[in-house]
Amino acid sequence: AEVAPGAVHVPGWLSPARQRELVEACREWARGPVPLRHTRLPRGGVMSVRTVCVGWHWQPYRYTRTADDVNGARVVGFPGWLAELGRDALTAAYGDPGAGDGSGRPYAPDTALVNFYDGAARMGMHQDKDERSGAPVVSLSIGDTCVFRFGNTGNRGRPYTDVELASGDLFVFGGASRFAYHGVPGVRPGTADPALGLAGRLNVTLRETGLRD
Ligand code: MD5
Ligand code: FE
Repeated sequence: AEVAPGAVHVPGWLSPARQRELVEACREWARGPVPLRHTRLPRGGVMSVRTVCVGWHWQPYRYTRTADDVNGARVVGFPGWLAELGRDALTAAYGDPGAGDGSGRPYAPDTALVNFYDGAARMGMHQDKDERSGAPVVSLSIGDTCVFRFGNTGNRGRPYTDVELASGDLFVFGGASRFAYHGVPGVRPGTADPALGLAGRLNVTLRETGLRD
């Protein structure tokens, strides 16, 4: 369903088997070289979600190859299968694996942010604008259902639309929605299928940083 221009929600896109594979991959990434951690914000705040990055390390508000704000280690490499998953996601949402910039080149995500939400975690309204690329962001949700707040491009307040994101849901944010404000006001603890073996919610976002070494 197109929630707004360029914002497409595909419920249940990931099969249960693919969800389990992604959970396993996230567990592996969380083991290192950089651990899952609560990101510290420059003004002293600490994010309630825990994050690990793949390909490039996000620290507020830039991407680096080494996790200077955690343990100084070099971030794990971005696997080819994950970029392919991103192109499959764009094909599912838009009917086209292209990067959406009119160039005809395929989407080539080079970073993934893995966010883990326990029952108390939230994410305040913000824009994702640390990337030097207008290519879409692919969002994959696994585990507990959350309330996702999709806002507007002007400010963090109304108008916004609340959408429930459940395990397996794909959401793609491109075009006019790429720089919309958004957040996660809360999760619904215990709503995940116990067979997943995941207590909480995982969100994996694929992005093009537009950066080069
Ligand atoms: C999440 N993560 O559920 C969300 C999903 C983040 C973050 O917000 O920055 O890690 S990504 C949602 C997103 C990305 C880019 C644009 C828009 C939404 N949008 O225009 O609404 O943990
Ligand atoms: Fe975001």
